[in-house]
Amino acid sequence: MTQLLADIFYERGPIKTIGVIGMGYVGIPAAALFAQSFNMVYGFQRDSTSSGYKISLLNSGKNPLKGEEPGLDELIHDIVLNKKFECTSDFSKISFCDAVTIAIQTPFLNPKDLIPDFSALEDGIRQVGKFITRGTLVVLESTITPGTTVNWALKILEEESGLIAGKDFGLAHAPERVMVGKLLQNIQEHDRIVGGIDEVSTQRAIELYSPVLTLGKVIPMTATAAEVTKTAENTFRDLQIAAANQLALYCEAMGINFYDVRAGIDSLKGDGITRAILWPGAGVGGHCLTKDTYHLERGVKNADKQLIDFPEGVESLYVTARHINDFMPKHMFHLLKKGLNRSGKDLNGAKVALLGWSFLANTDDARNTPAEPFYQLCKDAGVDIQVHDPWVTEWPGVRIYSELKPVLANADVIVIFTGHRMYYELDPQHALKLSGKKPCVIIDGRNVIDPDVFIRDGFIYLGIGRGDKNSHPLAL
Ligand code: SAJ
Repeated sequence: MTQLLADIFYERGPIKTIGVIGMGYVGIPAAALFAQSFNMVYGFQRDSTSSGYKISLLNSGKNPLKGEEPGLDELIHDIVLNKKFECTSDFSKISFCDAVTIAIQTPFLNPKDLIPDFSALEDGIRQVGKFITRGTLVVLESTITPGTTVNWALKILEEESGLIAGKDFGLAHAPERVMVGKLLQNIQEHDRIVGGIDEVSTQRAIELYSPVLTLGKVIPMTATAAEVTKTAENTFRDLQIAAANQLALYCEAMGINFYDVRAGIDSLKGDGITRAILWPGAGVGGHCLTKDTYHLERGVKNADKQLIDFPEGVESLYVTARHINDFMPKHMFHLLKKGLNRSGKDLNGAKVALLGWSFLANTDDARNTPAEPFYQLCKDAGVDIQVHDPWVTEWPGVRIYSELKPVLANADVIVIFTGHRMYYELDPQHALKLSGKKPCVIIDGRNVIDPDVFIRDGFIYLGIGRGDKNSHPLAL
């Protein structure tokens, strides 16, 4: 009678040694927290030109991640000092591990076709498959298309190992939910979705993640449900933002102030009443919300077609939300044209100061920034556009200034794209002096400035959602 996986796990005993594949902003804090709770952790990192440097840095007790991550520097120092952690490019050490987690990103090959690049993840899974032994638990942490764990990763692991999933080794999906700046806190305090290909794998994965949770609880489910949970939680956020963006466009068309309406809607309180109305803006960037909807949609499409019962000829609500959010940089361009028109200037040759390149306020993260499509629209229209950002220092093909002065000099239009804290302090008189243009146009994509103050000082103001101000008379 073949031995059951549960018996194999039982014979192997409690998890003691863990492998984490991919020393990035997900793998490093995970490995550090595992090292606190288990006997030994190996951090596996390809010795590539772009990231091989992390191996020696980590083994010297140093944190290769940029930016502030409270507690992580000290934790890495301690686990190396206590010989609880080793970073290595020798993937054969996976054979020592009772559990292996894989956190390798799946970026778009080309943002135009919205197809994720699974090649790096596949390499990682193949390496794991080569060295796992009977009784190992494998967990995918990357955000993946629903169905990937049971229909794709499982097959690769079986192919490479010659073992059978659910019989010889356990397999689960436990999506990461970390945000830069709060990596350790998020892992410890967020609830952890844990989905096995079977109940035994789920239980083994609960044994792996429970010790690192402080406030967070484990939420068990199937592997595919875990994949849908992760992609859908970001799809729903994107949908909420799109709902705010669409309402802001309506308010502009109807000549009313979106923020009055938002405050009104938000005032509806009481048992069972929810109105999670978010904020409109110049667009949605980042590597989560811009792609997870398409992971979810692909997952449904990969499922048996006859199972999907949906109204004929109606586009997915979620994809429509993506189109609305991706329209916002174009709407900012339309506001730019309207503002130049009112100041009697053409697009061609106009000088535009673009304030904010990162996709998220007060960070240097510019992945899939909505500022880029706006920038391209301006360039294509012959606009002389200069970019300022206090956090982002470089971007391929775009010069980014860290000083406001050279960007505001002679500007016909100032466009606020990111809600960086310094832009809330923008002084209208100082900005007018630097631009030297009267009137100067200001377009607020993040509800950062007070329209009345800038209008009073001679600006032509346009703002997202500000239908009550976008056709204001010029100050005398
Ligand atoms: N945005 C709006 N209006 C809003 C909120 C955001 O236009 O009301 C824009 C932002 O300007 C940005 C984009 O959307 O361009 C994304 O912002 P985000 O706050 O969602 O930040 P992300 O993309 O880093 O999302 C991450 C996700 N976390 C993980 O995947 C682990 C997401 O699940 C979180 O909900 C989000 O952080 C969060 O709430 O901070």
